[in-house]
Amino acid sequence: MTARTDAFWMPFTANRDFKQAPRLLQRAQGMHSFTPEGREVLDSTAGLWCVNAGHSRPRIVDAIQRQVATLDYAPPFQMGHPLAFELAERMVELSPPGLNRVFFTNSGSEAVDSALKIALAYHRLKGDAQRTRLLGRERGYHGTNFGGTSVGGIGPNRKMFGNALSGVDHLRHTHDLTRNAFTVGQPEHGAELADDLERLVVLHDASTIAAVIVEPMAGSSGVLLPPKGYLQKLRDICTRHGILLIFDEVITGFGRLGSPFGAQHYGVTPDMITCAKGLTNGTVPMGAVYVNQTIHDTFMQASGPGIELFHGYTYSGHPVACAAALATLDTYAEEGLLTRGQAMERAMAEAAHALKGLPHVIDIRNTGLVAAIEFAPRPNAPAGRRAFETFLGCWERGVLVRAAGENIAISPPLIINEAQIGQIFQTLAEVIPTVA
Ligand code: PXG
Repeated sequence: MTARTDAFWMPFTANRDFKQAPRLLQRAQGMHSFTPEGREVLDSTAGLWCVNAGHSRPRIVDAIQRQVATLDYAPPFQMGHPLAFELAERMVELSPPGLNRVFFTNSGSEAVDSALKIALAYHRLKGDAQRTRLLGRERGYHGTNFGGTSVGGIGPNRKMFGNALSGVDHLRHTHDLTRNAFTVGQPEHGAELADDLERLVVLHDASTIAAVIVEPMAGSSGVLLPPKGYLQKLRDICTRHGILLIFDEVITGFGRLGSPFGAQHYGVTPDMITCAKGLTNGTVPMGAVYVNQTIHDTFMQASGPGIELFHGYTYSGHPVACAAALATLDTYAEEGLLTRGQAMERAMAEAAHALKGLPHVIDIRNTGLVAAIEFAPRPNAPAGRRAFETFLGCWERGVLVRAAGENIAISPPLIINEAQIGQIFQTLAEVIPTVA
């Protein structure tokens, strides 16, 4: 480590510990990252769930380099450039029917806050100005801006930040190890948890509720799969009460589950989808909100003359991000990556569930190219220590895994092969017994 580490205040990081023993990556290629000393590390996390086509893909790199030399920037307010229009059209080819309008942001957090604002403005334009309540779910993660923090359901992400948005409530989460531990694929039990939305409707009255936002599969809080029938039930209740349903697909979008989006995977169509991460293969920051045509057309028809939505970002539809996204979508299409999770699911499932029986492992879950191993919390220790020490042990043995609370989450680039899957879980099998 040559540079001093003092000035950079690192995000979601134990800065004081990290700076005692920094873990650095200097370059990356395909399935691997490399430390400054040249040590090879297998990336079982696709960066942070974003590098779905693997690292430093030449086609994407070329597109970015060419674009920045051609049109480095163009203002997106009252001006346009061709790539943003082209990208939105291409994105619509991948989304469920009806979700055919795209609003660009620079991150998942901004996509979430944009979707929540669109929901509020939509109801207001329809004459439903009292529909201002936003509902999330316990253990949900929707980024770290004020809207996403408010509808999010992970305690430590919320508790330091005051009331954030008022008028927010949360559904119960769906994680139930008493009934669903060690399920291969989607859990059988828990569809009735969607009825919790009916409880909130009784409590607040539907006429005050603008939208419900959920991750089809909760990622950050530890890979929580929706019980069979749960999302359909949520959809039905939302439809019955005129509540918009937003799927936050920042993680599940772009092939993670074995379908382009979780919406198609689970056969449930929301009113909006937020996405980011895999949209540009993690190369250039970009997020987006897919909006159904009814919502979009309400803005076009019911707003006054001029600007229909007073919202946007300096970098909405940035040309370099658009070029990166277009090349990413080409790569996904050419290599069949958005559905490869189906073909690879069995290999992941078998390798993951083979860890059953290791010390302190209380659950293993999987779907598509995702798996999680959950540990019993270590008594009298800070939360998540076993997962964190497993992460450190794997890092020392050349595999990057992700600790999420009491869980290890595995979410590799979608180009992974069976031998690499074997390496990840073999490494975990060696490390987990060393963690007290
Ligand atoms: N929604 C969801 C569902 C996410 O997973 C965001 C919104 C926010 O995206 P941005 O681009 O603003 O970070 C996310 C981000 C992890 C991990 O290890 C997950 C995320 C970010 C960092 C780490 O699980 N998800």
